[in-house]
Amino acid sequence: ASTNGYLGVTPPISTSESNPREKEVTVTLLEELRRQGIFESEEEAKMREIVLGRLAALIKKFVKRVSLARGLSESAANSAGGKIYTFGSYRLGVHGPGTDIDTLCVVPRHVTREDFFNVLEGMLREMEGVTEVSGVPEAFVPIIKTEISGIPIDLLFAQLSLAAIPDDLDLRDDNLLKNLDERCVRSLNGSRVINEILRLVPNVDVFRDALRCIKLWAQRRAIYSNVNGFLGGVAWAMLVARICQLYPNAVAGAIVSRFFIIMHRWSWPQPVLLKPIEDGPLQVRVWNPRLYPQDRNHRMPIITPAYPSMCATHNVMASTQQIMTEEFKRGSEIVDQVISGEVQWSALFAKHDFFFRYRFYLQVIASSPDLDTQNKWSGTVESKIRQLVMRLEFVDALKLAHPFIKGFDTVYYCLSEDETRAVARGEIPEAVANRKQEDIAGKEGATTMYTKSFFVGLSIKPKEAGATGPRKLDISYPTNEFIKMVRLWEKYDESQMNIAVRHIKHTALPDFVFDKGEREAAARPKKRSRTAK
Ligand code: 3AT
Ligand code: MN
Ligand code: MN
Repeated sequence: ASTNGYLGVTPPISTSESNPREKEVTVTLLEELRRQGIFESEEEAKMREIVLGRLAALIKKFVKRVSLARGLSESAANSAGGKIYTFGSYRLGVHGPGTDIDTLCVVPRHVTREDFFNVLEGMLREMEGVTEVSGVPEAFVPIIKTEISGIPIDLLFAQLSLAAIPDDLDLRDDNLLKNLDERCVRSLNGSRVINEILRLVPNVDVFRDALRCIKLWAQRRAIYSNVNGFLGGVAWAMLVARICQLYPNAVAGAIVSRFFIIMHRWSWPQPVLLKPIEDGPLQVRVWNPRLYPQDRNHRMPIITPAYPSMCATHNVMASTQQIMTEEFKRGSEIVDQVISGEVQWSALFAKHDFFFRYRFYLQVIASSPDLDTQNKWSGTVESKIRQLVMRLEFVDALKLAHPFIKGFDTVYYCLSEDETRAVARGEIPEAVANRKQEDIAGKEGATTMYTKSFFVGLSIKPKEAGATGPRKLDISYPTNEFIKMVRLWEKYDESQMNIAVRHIKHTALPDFVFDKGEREAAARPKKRSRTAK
């Protein structure tokens, strides 16, 4: 605990224990979470530990190998150490089955990032049970993605200015960041933030259960995504942590209930902080809206607790803020009803109705005939969807532009350039829609087209009273500007990368956005009671 006897930037709202009803609904909440299948099996949990143990040993071996190659003595090479730290959902203890383990590999100063990609990557490839290794050294945060015994691992790298990495090294000391490469500071950040969050919550078990609930809710309601202007895993964790600080003795069900009430009424842009923002030894910016105009633009600032503190939610826009606010309201109403016994927890986790909610949608289609190209291209397009939404926010006739949180991959098999071009435009010819891979095998002019579609729901303002004729919605300007901007990407290749934006009615939404039977069920007229004759 802190010196004033509480955790956080203000005293708690209440330190009392939860009432019996709140304890009851906590039991049913955990039952519901289990039913929803968000916990991994015991075998998987054991496998994760085995994999982490093997990875830790591999890192030590890697450090030793490089140390010897640099001319260190056998004993110096042995004591050079090397350590892994986990972060992300696994470290928080809120991961689901099949999710990755985010891992940071910390090495002494004589081991370089080049060694990480040249030596360790090779060692991983030779390791038993490794089915996938792909390094992305040029990324903003350089990373090796791998899979060991079926467990996906994201491996980051940090080289410290220490001669050796002892087994008990704590990453909390800000001075460790001095004289480090920026990429190492960024890589260390994820782990340091998670450690602080866990240190700043009064009861970690309560925090975990409540966060599991909020994560599942946010995923089901399609508001879990940092890239698209909603909140990502770290931001949701910080919000729940703040509520835990305000009610240090409450059970998880009570935390969830307070979460919705408080977040629904929060006076943004007042920031959510887990502790006072601190200064530190680096020449880097720490979040400060008084000093930096950009920081004043953050609509729902949620600030990371480890130095250098940053805003985890700088992507939030007017539209996504509005959508999240409505969801907070919905959540608070449902939780009230759960506590009063009118509804079950499952109501909170009901699937979003994004594809039933609007009359018009924009479909943004990124496509390429080459799979590798498509993976990079569609990722780039996805990261720019926010730019489209922000441009749409300026369109007078639009009440709301609502980006969906994930894209849909589809593969089409084409036999002519006309077909390829039609697919790139999102106008799928009947023949192409029904064609399978084997139908184009060995055929001349055959092309496989990889496409990914992103959707933005459009809510149009009602016609003003007295206005004549249909309301005009001209979105060609923002969409054309968006297309131009996406094509300015430095790796853009006109011959390999296509982008198209379609303005469609809800009836023209492709089937692939719906679950099986979902569309039909919604189209069926509501059953009327037959008993009243
Ligand atoms: P999952 O349970 O894995 O879905 P998570 O919270 O662990 O949820 P991620 O594995 O995507 O989420 O991310 C964990 C942390 O890794 C969050 C952030 O600090 C860092 N991170 C995520 N994506 C990137 C990225 N593209 N580049 C750099 N760091 C990233
Ligand atoms: Mn993860
Ligand atoms: Mn990850």
